[in-house]
Amino acid sequence: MLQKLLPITGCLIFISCKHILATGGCQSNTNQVQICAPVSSLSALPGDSGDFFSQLNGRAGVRGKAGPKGEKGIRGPPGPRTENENECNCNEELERLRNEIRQFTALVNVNEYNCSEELESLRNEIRQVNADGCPSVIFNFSRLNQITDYVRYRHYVPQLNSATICMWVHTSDFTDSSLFSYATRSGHANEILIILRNSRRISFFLENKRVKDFTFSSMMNQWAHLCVWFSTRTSQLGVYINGNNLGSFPYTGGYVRGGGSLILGQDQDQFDAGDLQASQAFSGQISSPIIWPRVLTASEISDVTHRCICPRDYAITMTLDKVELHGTAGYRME
Ligand SMILES: [Ca+2]
Repeated sequence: MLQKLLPITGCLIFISCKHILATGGCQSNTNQVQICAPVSSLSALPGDSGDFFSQLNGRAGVRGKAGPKGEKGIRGPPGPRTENENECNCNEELERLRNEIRQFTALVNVNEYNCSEELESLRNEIRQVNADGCPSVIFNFSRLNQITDYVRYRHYVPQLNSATICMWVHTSDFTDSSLFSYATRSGHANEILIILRNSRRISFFLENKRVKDFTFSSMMNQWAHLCVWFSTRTSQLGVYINGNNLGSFPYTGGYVRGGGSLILGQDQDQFDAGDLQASQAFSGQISSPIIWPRVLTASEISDVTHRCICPRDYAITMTLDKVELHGTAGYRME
């Protein structure tokens, strides 16, 4: 005989059983016959009582007994759903959940966007709170063509993966005048070198390489504010003159090594203020040299330049208590 089992995706499996157990289950030693067809068409198979298939197709619940006269009868519970109905309801439920997830995801994105703005706003506020008047002292280099006048930083210079170096400069001498020279023990005499070439051009050296020359309006006989920056993270460097951005440029070098010797007013050709040349001496004034271990924003550069507001997270300030004055190099406080 054929024993009917549950339909599987539009197919019905019939098992021919030799023995029917008291529980209605089948023993082993059975042969399976699989018939694939739309469920509705299977209900018309020969020999079927129709009762089983009517359940598959969904049968209305048994209507309850009629109530007292004048009252409506109570409808019985609904019959079992067909697989097609379940599939239909699942799809609706799935689509509803998908829509909920889409809305949630959109909400999360909006929140993330707002968080980014809020975070940046708070960072700016913190920078403002941390900002202060820029440490200030004016170093004076009065003599041309000499090898004895320079200002040396006495403390340890850390490794710099990114940096912004700012200072005020006033000069009338633009013949290879070295403003800022940082040499390392490893033989990199020009680990950082900022040198004026003439009244409209500076050269910027990093890791012993001349990485970029910048030209600008003449700074002859007037105070000019200079900021150079580099970043190994973005592989970019750039210069600001008087708060004006001269642009950013590709930079393929690595970080600046720590532990070197840093001087103002001369160009080291060896570590520890070695092998200075008279032709590269700076003559004029340098004020408020500061190094930050990061790239300052254009807004921060503007604050430093025009409002004398300096973020406090600098790595180096060359104030009087941190430097040695050599030769006739002098200073005055503003
Ligand atoms: Ca030199």
